[in-house]
Amino acid sequence: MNVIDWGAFLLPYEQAVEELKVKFKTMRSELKKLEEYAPIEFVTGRVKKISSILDKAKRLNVPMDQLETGIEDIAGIRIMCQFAEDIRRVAEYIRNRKDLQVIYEKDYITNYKDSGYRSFHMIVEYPVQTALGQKRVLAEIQIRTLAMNFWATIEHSLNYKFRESLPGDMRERLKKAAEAAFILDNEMSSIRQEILDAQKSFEDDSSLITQVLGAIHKLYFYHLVSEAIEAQRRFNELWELKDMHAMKELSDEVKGLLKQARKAEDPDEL
Ligand code: 0O2
Ligand code: 0O2
Repeated sequence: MNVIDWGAFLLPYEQAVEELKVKFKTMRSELKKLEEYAPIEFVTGRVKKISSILDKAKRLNVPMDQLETGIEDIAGIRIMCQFAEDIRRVAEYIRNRKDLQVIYEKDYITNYKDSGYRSFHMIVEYPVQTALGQKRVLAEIQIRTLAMNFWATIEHSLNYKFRESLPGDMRERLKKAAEAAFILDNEMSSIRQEILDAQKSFEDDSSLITQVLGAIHKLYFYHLVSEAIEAQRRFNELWELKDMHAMKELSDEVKGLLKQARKAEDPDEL
C-alpha cells in the first residue's frame, strides 16, 4: 500500500479553498453594491483535518486510493446568509458560474436531518491551476442562515465532545433548539417582508406627490389657472390630512384635465 504524501495531496484543496473564499467574498461585495443589502453575510472555508479525513474514509468505507472521489468535503466552503430566502438566490448564482461545475445538491432545509440540522449543500468540481497543470477537485459548499449556523456550530462542538454518547434528552433538546432557530428565521423573514412593503408604500407615496405636483404645474401651460389654484388648494388640504387615497383621485383628475387640454389643442392626438 502506497504511503500518502499528505502535504502534496492537500495542496490543491488548500488552493481551492483559498480561491473559492476570495471568489465568494468578492460576490458578496458585488451584490452589496448592486442591491440594497448583501444576501451573503460572510464566508468561511477550511481544508478537512487529516484525522477527520481518515475517520470519514473509515466510516464510509472509502479506500485510501479513492479519497479524491470518495470524500467530497475535503475542501469546504460555508456561506452564511441573513435570510432563509437568500439561500436559494445564492445557490442560483453558484449554478450560473462558469468557473465551477455543480455535481449535485443536498437540500437539508426542506429535508432537514434527524438531528435538526438545516443547510443547503452543493458538491462542486473546481479546476485548480497547479504548477503541474490543471487538477479538478471536489468541494462542498454549505449555504445556511446565521441562525442555522449558530445551531450547527454549537451542535457540532457538543457532538465532538460527547461523540456517540450524547445523552438522549440532550438530542431532544438540540432538536427543539433547531426548531426554535427555524422559527426565528421565519419570523425574521416576515419582519423583513413587512419592512420592504412599508418602504415600497413610502416610495409609492413620494412618487405620487411628485406626479401630482408636476401635473398641477402643467395646468398653467394650458392656461387653466383657476383649475391649477383649486387643485393646489386641494393638494394642501390632502397633504395635511395625509389622505393618499384622495391624493390619487386628485392626481387622476388633474391628469384628466391635462389630457382634455392637449386634445383641445391638437384634436388629432390620440
Ligand atoms: P477546525 O476544523 O474547527 O479545527 P479567514 O482566513 O480570515 O478568511 P479564518 O478566520 O482562518 O478565515 O477562518 P476559516 O478558516 O474561514 O474558518 C473558521 C472555522 O470555521 C474553522 O475552524 C472551520 O471549522 C469552520 N469552517 C469554515 N468553513 C467551513 C466549511 O465549509 N465546512 C466546515 N465543516 N467547517 C468550516 P478552525 O478552528 O479553523 O478549524
Ligand atoms: P466537519 O468538517 O467536521 O463539519 P455523512 O452524512 O457525514 O455520513 P456526507 O454525505 O458527506 O456524509 O455528509 P452530509 O450529511 O452531506 O454532511 C456533510 C457535512 O454537513 C458535515 O461534515 C457537517 O459539516 C454538516 N452536517 C451534516 N449533518 C450535520 C449535523 O447533524 N450537525 C452538524 N452540526 N453538522 C452537520 P462532517 O463530515 O461532519 O465534517
